[in-house]
Amino acid sequence: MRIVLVNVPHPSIGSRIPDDHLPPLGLLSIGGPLIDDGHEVSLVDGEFGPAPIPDLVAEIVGRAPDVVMFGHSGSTSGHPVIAEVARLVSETMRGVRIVYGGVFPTYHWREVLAEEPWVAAIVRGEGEETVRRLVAAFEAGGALDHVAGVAFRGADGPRATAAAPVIRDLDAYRIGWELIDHARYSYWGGLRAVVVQFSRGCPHLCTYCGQRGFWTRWRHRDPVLFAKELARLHRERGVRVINFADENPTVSKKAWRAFLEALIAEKVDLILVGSTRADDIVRDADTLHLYKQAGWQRFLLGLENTDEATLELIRKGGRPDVDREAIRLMRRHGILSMATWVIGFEEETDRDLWNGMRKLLSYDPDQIQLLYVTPHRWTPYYRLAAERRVIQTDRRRWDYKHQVLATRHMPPWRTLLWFKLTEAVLQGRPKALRRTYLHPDKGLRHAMRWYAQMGRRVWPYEILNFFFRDRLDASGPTVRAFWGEPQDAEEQSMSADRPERSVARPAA
Ligand code: B12
Ligand code: SF4
Repeated sequence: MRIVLVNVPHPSIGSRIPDDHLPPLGLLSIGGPLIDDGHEVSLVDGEFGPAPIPDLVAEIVGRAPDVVMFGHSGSTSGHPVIAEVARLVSETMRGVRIVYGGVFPTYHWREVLAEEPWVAAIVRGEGEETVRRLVAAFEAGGALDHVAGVAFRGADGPRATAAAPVIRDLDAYRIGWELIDHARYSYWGGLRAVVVQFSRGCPHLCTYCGQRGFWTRWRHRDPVLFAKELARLHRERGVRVINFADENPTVSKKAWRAFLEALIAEKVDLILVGSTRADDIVRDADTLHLYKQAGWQRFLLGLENTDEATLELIRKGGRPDVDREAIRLMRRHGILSMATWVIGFEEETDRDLWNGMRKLLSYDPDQIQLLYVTPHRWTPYYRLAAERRVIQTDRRRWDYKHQVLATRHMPPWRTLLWFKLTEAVLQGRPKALRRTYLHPDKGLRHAMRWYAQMGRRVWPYEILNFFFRDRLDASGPTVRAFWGEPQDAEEQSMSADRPERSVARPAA
């Protein structure tokens, strides 16, 4: 079959501010197995430009596909754009099959299928095997009832089949790198880059996390084969930066060490960046030199908050002393730390935000990334937020960079003020400026300057947007009325082949 994979342009700041674009790994991951099954597959990447919607639609239609597949790493906030493009494609090409996958449709399949008649099928959970079976069913002209892990419109309305099993051997499916021209994709300030996954999932239990349940259980690729793939991308495709999409790549000290050693043995000049947990860094104090030797330049640490009660509420399992120690250890080994910090909890007061900023300062991270609380329906945290008032009803703005929920003690402009003040103080303090402009390590100096340069563009953009563009609705609906009933019972998107983790078949 002729299949076109589509990455739609996302309006979020994360897409628009950097001049760099990363390859859409989710789409490439399903592209590889489809090519291996003999299908004619191509990718249309609307992030470049960004492509105006009519041009994007013309490009897709011009390729005369049998199936058009959508998915986006902005997921929830990318959904309205996908819905628009998919509708226009289906209006122009009657009979084309539209398939949709990724985190958001995995859980919102009922609403998508009910409200968007052009969507033929939704792939729920990880896509590699399910999409192959789905396309085979299309080819056979048969029903989809027997394809595990999909949702479609049955005679009685939207229905889902049994959850697909998790993929045990992640090396069994290859990424369709041939779908992209590597020269067009960059990160870290213009360096040729890819996104990859060593592992999927996370064994921790943070209540607000939408990713842990999506992958259902933690698994990793073969450390040596994975290192070889990165080395090949460097030697044959000139890739310099490897951005890890993993939620938590360091869960197994043994597997992680095996990967680092295998990559060091490849002797390739790569820059590695990604996220992990502070406790893993502290655990690996004796092997951090291997991280550095392998090329690790920055870890994003999800600190989320310094307030013990809030950490308890979100079941982060983090401890301020461990977070602080992780940052210290990373600095000692020449690895940058980026701390994420979440604002917008319901009971937050000026005093909390003042104390939080002071504590954050005492942690002394190299970089920070502030985010707003954004509840996803399939997380346990959603229940706690279900009766809060939604002040941002434009779903494209549910991207963590816009305040979407009212807080009890503060108007949104004051929350924004704290948000921006914290960024300015943390990034603009003399120590941070000295590291940014005078860091003795040339590579880290480049990285810090690149981030600071983006920050200088994002900072006023977000303030101007708040006052002149974004519309906030003081009398918006509750979260429950806006998105629907909690869905945490369906949080695990696949069946894990383990009795204690098996997922109930979702109601049709
Ligand atoms: C790398 C990344 C980015 C990169 C994107 C690079 C790129 N071009 O893709 C950057 C840094 C630019 C980015 C930006 C943003 N991101 Co981001 N990002 C990630 C991250 C870390 C990895 C994504 C990834 O590649 N995963 C690995 C692939 C293999 O998984 P996948 O995409 O889910 O695909 C699998 C399945 O979902 C399915 N599938 C996916 N699509 C499709 C389509 C079809 C047709 C089928 C059949 C199957 C299928 O099959 C795939 C293989 O199993 C995730 C968190 C995570 N660990 O996943 C957040 C994440 C996806 N990002 C998120 C967000 C919010 C954003 C931003 C909106 C943030 C912002 N305000 O700027 C922007 C959006 C802009 C954009 N262009 O994406 C959220 C989405 C939350 C949600 N549930 O709605 C996530 C989940 C982070 C989080 N913890 O919440 N992001
Ligand atoms: S540590 Fe990160 S990936 Fe793991 S559950 Fe918590 S937020 Fe999710």
